[in-house]
Amino acid sequence: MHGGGNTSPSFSSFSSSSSSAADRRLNALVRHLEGSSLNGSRSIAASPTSGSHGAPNSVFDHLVRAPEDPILGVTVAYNKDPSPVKLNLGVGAYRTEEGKPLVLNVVRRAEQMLVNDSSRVKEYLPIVGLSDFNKLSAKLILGADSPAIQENRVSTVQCLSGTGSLRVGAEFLARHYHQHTIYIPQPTWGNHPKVFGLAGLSVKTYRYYDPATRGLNFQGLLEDLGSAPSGAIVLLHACAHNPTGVDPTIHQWEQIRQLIRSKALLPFFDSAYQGFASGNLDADAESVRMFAKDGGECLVAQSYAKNMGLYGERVGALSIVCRSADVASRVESQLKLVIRPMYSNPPIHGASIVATILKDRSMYQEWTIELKAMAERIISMRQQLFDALRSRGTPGDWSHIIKQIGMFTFTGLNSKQVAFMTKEYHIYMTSDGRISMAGLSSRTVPHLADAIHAAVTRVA
Ligand code: PLA
Repeated sequence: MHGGGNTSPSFSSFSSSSSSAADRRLNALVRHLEGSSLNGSRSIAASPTSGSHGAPNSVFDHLVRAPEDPILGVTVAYNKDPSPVKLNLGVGAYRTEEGKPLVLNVVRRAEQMLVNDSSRVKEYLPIVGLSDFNKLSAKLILGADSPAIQENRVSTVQCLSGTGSLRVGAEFLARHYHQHTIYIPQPTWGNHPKVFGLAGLSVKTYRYYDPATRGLNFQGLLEDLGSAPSGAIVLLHACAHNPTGVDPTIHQWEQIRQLIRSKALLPFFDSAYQGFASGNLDADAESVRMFAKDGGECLVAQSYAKNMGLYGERVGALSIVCRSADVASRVESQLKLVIRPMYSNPPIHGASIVATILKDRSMYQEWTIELKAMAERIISMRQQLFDALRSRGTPGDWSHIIKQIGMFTFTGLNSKQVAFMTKEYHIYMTSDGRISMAGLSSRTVPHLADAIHAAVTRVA
């Protein structure tokens, strides 16, 4: 492993040349902004020529407008729609039966405790984050009895929710792991290829979903991972696969584990929905625990966005399970070198909420009850939507709605049908036909069923 820290000669030359280029760009921008604000008009002294639109030349004139994000852009479009019946089933964000965002009671209680505790300060956290939070997060995903934890073989760092944990893990692998190819399922969460690609990994896909059966293409998965180069990284959704809602069975996980270990592939779990799939935190962590228990190495990115409803607090953790305590501590030292220049150290508030809940037996208990209620409400939405389509006689087999797991249903609707539902029914969802079941309520199910029925019968 090479040390990323001892690079002062090249680093200083890099920083001086790049800072002068950056300075030039910054100065040009500042001149431009100052000129506009001084003159309050388009003609400014610092930038005598005009760009193609008659506006003063900008150093960013060459930029083309980027498209909105395929998931978060759905919310942008939704927000612009004045219709009173509009429904946002795009982003995976939990809503109550009344269609409102939910802050868990146990989270409110933890926040109150934190506010009332005047001994709490706002000092910087260490680079790796809040120590209690890290220990409790590893325990939550790997299990209290995990041998890897007991043997100090797990290195955990607090990161910016699931996305930040994936990114730190990816940057670490790009710097320190010999294989730069990562296999991601086809399809997968739309941000995965970007996170891994921008970190410097080379992204390939393995077959995962079979549109014909609306289930797992298990044979395809085994073939593709079986022909991956030795050592390749494999991204696995720990549970509640996004967007398909299709997970391997425990028996299939075991076969995947054997294949991955026999080829010395490196598993990287994305655990964004622990507790949301089944309502049970342990059951949803089973896939990860199978791998951690066999003594081999793996990475796990955890998010508390969904299971604690801490979306905007950006709380998550990256754990790297290593072969020995010595390796784990060296891994941690290198993770710090990844994090420090990226965002220095993570925010304190969300991690304090999580640590407060996880370390108190009664609060933990309260959390599991609230989590189960969210998971059960989502499951009941599946049944209600399925029943509503059946009672309308909507053509097609919709049993996948009740078979799929987690926050989303991968409906099988095509992008034209989705566009039709948005235009005619003001229902917003991603163009791949994914709907967030967590955004539905008994009140809105009939509207969605009407829209699906119309789309299926009127749009090919
Ligand atoms: N991994 C998977 C599989 C996800 O679905 C998401 C979120 C994340 C990681 C990242 O979550 P976090 O950074 O907020 O912890 N996916 C959402 C939101 C819910 C999004 O796209 O950002 C989705 O609608 O798909």
